[in-house]
Amino acid sequence: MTANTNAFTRFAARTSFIAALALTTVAFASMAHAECECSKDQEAATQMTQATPVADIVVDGLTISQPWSRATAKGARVAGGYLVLTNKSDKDDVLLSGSTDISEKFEVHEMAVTDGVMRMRKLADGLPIKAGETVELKPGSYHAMFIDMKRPLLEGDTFTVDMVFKNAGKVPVKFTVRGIGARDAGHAEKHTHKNDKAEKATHVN
Ligand SMILES: [Cu+2]
Repeated sequence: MTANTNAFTRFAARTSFIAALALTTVAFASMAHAECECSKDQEAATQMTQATPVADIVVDGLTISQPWSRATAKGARVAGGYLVLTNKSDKDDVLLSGSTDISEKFEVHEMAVTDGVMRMRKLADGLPIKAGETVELKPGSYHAMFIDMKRPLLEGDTFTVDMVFKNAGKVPVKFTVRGIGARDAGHAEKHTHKNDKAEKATHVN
């Protein structure tokens, strides 16, 4: 979509760009939330700040593509992170952990059926990406979980996550925030964290 040269220019200017965008969206978030809680206003206004897709990141044969997240409702405690990991190296890798300034905690989750109910579960040992394989983190499947959000995510916003891999090491990954109804896999996941009343009320199946 975006020309490579464009991507490189953006990459070089990334720090100041993110800082400026963050300031803009945070300022706007306070305004919009102070006036009303309807998401239409938020959607219309944030379309102006839509970010362009980010180029793939390649580290030690591990390719990180299409990192995205979804706009959150006011007061949401959690958000999901999605991306595609392709391991073209000859060594198995593992997504172990991560950290970001949008949330207190970062976890890697899977969806699994327990007692007939689909629930999310933390992968305590991380998410394996075996040599030669592609693992997709997407709604309804494996995903990154941002827990105890420090601020809402607005469509068009971007944020950086330092993702930690067993072989590839620590890799800064820029996520783009898509609309609140975005669902790449055709369905949104339902969050069932115990302390997450806001998410329960706003998420669709
Ligand atoms: Cu989760």
